[in-house]
Amino acid sequence: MPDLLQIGGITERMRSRLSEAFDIHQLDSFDAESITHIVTNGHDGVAPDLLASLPNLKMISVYGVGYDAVDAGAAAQRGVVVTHTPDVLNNEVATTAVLLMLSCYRELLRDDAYVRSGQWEAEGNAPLTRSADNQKVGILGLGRIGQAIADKLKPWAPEISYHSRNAKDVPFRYFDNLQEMARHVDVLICITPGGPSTNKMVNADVLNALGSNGTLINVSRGSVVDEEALIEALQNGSLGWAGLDVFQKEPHVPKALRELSNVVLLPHAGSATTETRAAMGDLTVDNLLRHIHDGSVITAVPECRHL
Ligand code: A2R
Repeated sequence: MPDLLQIGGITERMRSRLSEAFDIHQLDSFDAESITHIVTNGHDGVAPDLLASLPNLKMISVYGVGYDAVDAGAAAQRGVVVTHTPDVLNNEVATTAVLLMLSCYRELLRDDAYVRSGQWEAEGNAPLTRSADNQKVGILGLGRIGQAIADKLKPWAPEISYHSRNAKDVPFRYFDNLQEMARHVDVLICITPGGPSTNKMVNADVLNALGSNGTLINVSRGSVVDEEALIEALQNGSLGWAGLDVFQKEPHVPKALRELSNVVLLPHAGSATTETRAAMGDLTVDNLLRHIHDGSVITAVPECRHL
């Protein structure tokens, strides 16, 4: 059986399917010469020196859609195909984005605490919140998940704009400048890939443009937002609210961010439901099984589609 290196956690269902076709090795004991396949995830990826040390590697299967923790360009140059799990998580991540937006607008956490602490009974009704209806929503990255977010927001009748590298054939306003879009909208939802091209794209200027009544939602990668600038903007009120599922150094979340009352924080749970993780796990394994069966894969990342 071919030798598979496991990096990061996999589910029992993935392990049971993989162990029928591969000898599974862990990072603390493997023979570099023998490894032909890797299973990893979007967070752990594959370190560049590890990638370079595996002479017979043929394929890397990433359990997740974001693959910025794998140098897919370097892999492709060596003829190593990288796969990921697009589409099967679109709806789940879109639900997470909408949940974060609604939680910020309707102060879900503040009001939950208000009831639990007995304040409602002692002090009367909680302060009013903001309606999430009819808002101007800017989507940074109108790809598969960005479009699913736009679809999922329909009942709230938003006016949608977007910024991406290229304009698309969609009925939404395109901004070729992110700061200009941030000035125009009430909510900015980030759903681009991570990596160098989007690093700290949401900087202090973009946050200031979003403004004191603005809300930032990040379900992409922590690297897309300048976290220091974000904390400062939330502290001094130049940005109103933030709903964050991703952070710069996960699972570390800065204390300053955890202490703010105008944020909603999630532990990178965008796709983390039983159903969606099962679908992602199946696709991760299906790619590996297909590769040992006939050398092809189902969902190669763009950099490796020519292989
Ligand atoms: O290439 P375009 O014009 O379609 O734009 C893509 C956009 N994007 C960027 N926008 C502005 N500046 C950039 N440097 C830049 N790089 C990429 O992000 C596209 O509209 C969107 C990505 O869409 P998809 O490739 O369909 O990705 P998907 O499945 O929506 O997932 C997005 C990310 C993952 O990479 C994970 O990091 C996260 O969501 O879970």
